Amino acid sequence: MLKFYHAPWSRSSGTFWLLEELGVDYEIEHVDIRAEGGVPEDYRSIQPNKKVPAIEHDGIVVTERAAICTYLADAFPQAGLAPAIGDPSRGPYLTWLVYCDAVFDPAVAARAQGWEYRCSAFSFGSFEDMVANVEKQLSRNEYAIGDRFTAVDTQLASGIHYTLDVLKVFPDRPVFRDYLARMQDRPKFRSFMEKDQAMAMATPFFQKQFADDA
Ligand SMILES: N[C@@H](CCC(=O)N[C@@H](CS)C(=O)NCC(=O)O)C(=O)O
Repeated sequence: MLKFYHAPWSRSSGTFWLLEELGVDYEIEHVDIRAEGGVPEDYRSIQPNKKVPAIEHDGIVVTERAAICTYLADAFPQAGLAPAIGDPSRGPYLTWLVYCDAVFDPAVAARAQGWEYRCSAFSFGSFEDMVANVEKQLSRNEYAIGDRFTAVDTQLASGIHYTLDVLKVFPDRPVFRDYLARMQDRPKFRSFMEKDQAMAMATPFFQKQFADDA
């Protein structure tokens, strides 16, 4: 049994897309991170910081997006989304999987918050170095780590999509647009987006927000 703890339009959306790409059976438990009063305290027994995503697979709980992504892609090798141990692309695969959470996410968040900081004081370094690294990588590869889609793309592309189109912090450059277009062309990307949107629309927070905007 595979249970996915998720909140729509959040950092768990990349995991949602990955689950769709894997083509496995799973059930979704909606953790309403925007609920008045916050996430129920008992969710801490699954995710100690009460954040999404988390998964529970045959009684094993896994938290943290990079760990979940690694775990799922390895647990369902038939989908072919993870280079096997021993494959030379396993190194870049793990590097970029962790980079998405350890460098990309905090560097973008710091920029979105307008933080001024000494780059050597934080493990994620400067926003400019991060953008240059992602740009270099995507300029020479169709996908995050080469010429084929892997689980990393679900994490990198969802991060770029959110921070470019929604947060409007990531720079709008052709190389990023072209990469997103390739990802958004994928049937599983489109089906996951539709399901995520339907979940968002059933959430009191977004119902109120869209009613107020109307
Ligand atoms: N380090 C966690 C972070 C996940 C995270 O930041 N999740 C956000 C979703 S946008 C969350 O659950 N926020 C709810 C809250 O902080 O109350 C991971 O990578 O899995």
